[in-house]
Amino acid sequence: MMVLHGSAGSPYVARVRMQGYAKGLDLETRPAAPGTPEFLAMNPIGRMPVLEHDGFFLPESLIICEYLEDLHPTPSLLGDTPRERALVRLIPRTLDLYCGGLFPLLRAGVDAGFAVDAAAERAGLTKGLTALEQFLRSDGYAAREGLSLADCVLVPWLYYGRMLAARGDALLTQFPKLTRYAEAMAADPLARRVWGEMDESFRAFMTRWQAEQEAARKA
Ligand SMILES: N[C@@H](CCC(=O)N[C@@H](CS)C(=O)NCC(=O)O)C(=O)O
Repeated sequence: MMVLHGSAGSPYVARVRMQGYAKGLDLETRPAAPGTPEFLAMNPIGRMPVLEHDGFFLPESLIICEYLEDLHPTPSLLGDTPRERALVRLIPRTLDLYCGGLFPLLRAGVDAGFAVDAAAERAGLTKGLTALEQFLRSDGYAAREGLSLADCVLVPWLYYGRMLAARGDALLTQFPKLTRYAEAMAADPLARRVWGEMDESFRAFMTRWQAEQEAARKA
């Protein structure tokens, strides 16, 4: 049995779910509370997702994705040649290492108590997106002709990227290949499914968070 501990709204959880759908895996997602002793016993870093597979607990989304590829090599979401596989891995790594500034920028828009150096985050994100733009394909999927792990990572990231755009921020429109890709994915059934699930989970999270903020203000 395979269980993915985490929330569907997390882009790190959503990438594994998207991979699971693409490969037809039997993967149950179970809501998790990262700060609890039970969760920390699975992952001392306290971040979701954690994959549970027959008593084996594995954290870190990209390691989970690679593990699932090793367990279920077909259909391959990594590609056939060394170059293809390198490019497929390069896009997730670029997003995780250099495009994380998206999240503090979004949070700053809704959380007045959140201190962030917005200019520095924006500069870092712009640099990361400039690299991503160079690595992205000009047509079809992100890194190869067919769907790959690069799409499973980029699509959930774009759920939040599109949120930034919806708030009137034009940053992403400076990148034509990324813009083209986002438009193409908006018509892709798998991407739409993942975005729909993320949306439901994110809205529920925001409702809870706003209620907690309100309660804290009244206390
Ligand atoms: N490098 C980790 C990052 C995971 C991560 O940052 N997860 C966030 C959710 S989006 C988390 O668990 N944060 C702690 C929390 O929600 O309490 C991975 O790829 O799995």
